[in-house]
Amino acid sequence: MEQTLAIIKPDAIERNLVGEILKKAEEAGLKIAALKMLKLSKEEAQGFYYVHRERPFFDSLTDFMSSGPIVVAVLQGQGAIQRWRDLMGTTDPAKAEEGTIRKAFGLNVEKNSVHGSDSPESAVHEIAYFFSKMEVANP
Ligand code: 3AN
Repeated sequence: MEQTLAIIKPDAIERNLVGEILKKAEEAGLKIAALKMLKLSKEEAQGFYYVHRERPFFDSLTDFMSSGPIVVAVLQGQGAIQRWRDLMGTTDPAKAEEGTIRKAFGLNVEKNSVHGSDSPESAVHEIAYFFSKMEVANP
């Protein structure tokens, strides 16, 4: 069964949207295989977004991602990576499709409420960034 890493970002935590976002994942048939809240340091956010280190928004993005608590989750199901990305919607909430999480809750291209792994390789890497093997169930 495929697994993906989901993050509920600080802008969504601040607006009490954790329950609503997890509900959308569960209603879409995805299983929660792991779940926790934590607060990243600037260095930990830079480590997570290392692939974006040359992008102009890297500093602002890692400031934002370390500005408050986040919820990290492993979502599991057939095709979980693509299904979670479809549910999130496109990066820019202004362009996101109707019915997506970013359309409903995203504020702008940075404060876009959620993250999801974009490939099987990044899912494995991102899950291991946040969770030990023991913390990930197989629901
Ligand atoms: P996605 O999260 O939709 O896969 P990526 O991987 O292109 O998008 O970008 C990673 C994160 O970087 C996004 N979730 C968003 O928060 C931030 N980001 C992307 N593009 C921009 C931008 N032009 N300005 C500010 N932040 C951005």
